[in-house]
Amino acid sequence: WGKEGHFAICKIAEGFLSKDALAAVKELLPASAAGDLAEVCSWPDEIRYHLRWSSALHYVDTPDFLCNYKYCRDCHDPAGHNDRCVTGAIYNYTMQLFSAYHDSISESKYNLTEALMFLAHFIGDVHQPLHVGFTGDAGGNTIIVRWYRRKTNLHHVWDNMIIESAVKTFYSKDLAIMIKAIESNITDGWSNDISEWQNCLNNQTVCPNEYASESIRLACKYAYRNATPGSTLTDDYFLSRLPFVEKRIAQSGVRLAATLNRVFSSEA
Ligand code: DCM
Ligand code: DCM
Ligand code: DCM
Ligand code: ZN
Ligand code: ZN
Repeated sequence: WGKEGHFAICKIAEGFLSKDALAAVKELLPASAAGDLAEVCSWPDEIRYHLRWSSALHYVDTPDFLCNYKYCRDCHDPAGHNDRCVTGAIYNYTMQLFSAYHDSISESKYNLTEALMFLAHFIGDVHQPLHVGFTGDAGGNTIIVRWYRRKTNLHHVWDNMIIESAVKTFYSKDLAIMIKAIESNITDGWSNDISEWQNCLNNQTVCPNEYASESIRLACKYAYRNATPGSTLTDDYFLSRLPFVEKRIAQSGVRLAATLNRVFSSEA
């Protein structure tokens, strides 16, 4: 996702944090966040060209046209190093935070402030369907399309354009209003789904593999469909895909909070 998507996801997550998790998050946030997690949720994008190793951690490529995801098969960087992908990164940063919290935060050998910012960002990214897209088109990056009259690529449409167009067309050009609308939808329309979103199978602390499997299914069914190279995407595509983008943002926010609540729980 782009800056708006990550901001929205972290804003929504803040509303679902437990008291313990909120306290731990505030303790770990850098001063520049001014106490607001959403302010630093795009930090991994700002440093990804500087910290080159982190670039592959934003996504996981899956085999062309297969439309499924498997950790062992797919989670590696382009050079083939195992576990260097978005789902591996989510396990890794969750583990750093979990063990430090249940051991001793001050004695951790990891930079837990960075771990928190990476985790918040990557739980968002794994929900972007094309961040679990095909290998051959780099998650839609090489599929050149028009978004209305503008030339762009399919990946960018899902990272940015659908959200930007929605803010412009439906939310008075104000991202905060879009966020409020998604929050209302979570507590009204999706209220019966929340507990299912929050839970992981087998009581795991975090379950990125489930999110990645959902993403590639959505990518095949909605992102790639009717978006072949050279096509022009307009109202038909925008209006039919926007509900899925909003639902993925909602799920990311709820699941980020649920994960942080499990990580920073004095119970476990
Ligand atoms: N596992 C993982 N990533 C790591 C370390 C461990 O995914 N960095 C585990 C979690 C899953 C298993 O690998 O239990 C593969 O999951 P699945 O069976 O859902 O593909
Ligand atoms: N990306 C992806 N899958 C790839 C390569 C990149 O999902 N195989 C993502 C990461 C960024 C966006 O696409 O969100 C643009 O990446 P880059 O700037 O590396 O082209
Ligand atoms: N796990 C982790 N870091 C790893 C490997 C695994 O945090 N490098 C976590 C993910 C699961 C738990 O360990 O919550 C058990 O994984 P599995 O699903 O393989 O049983
Ligand atoms: Zn992206
Ligand atoms: Zn990213």
